[in-house]
Amino acid sequence: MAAVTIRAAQDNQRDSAQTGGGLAIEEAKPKLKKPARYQVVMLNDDYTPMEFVVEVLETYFAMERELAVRVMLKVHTEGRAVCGVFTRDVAESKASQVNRYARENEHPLMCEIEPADDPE
Ligand code: TYC
Repeated sequence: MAAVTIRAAQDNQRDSAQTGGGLAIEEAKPKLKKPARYQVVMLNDDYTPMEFVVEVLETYFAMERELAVRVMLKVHTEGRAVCGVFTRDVAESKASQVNRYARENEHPLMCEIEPADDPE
């Protein structure tokens, strides 16, 4: 939401909306912007065991088993699914942790991040 500032017109000779000795009204920039949001997207592959993917979703995205199974099956059937939406730092960190954990266990499972759609 844009704020409105009112100040003496003499303060700003460039402002064409002013009238001599009157007040000028202009929009002020909002001081605080909502942080940009990024979604962590999990990608399908042909080799990672389903149980391993479910464990990852429980561990790194705090999903209950039922939801983790549903998200895993969505990735399996549709190729990708969003695991969560976070600030950029958190999204990067979660994707890196998952990718490292998968590599350590010799599975090709991968997450990537992308800007999330603006909330309505
Ligand atoms: N497609 C894998 C299989 O058939 C399972 C899987 C699901 C792999 C989700 C990755 O992100 C993934 N074993």
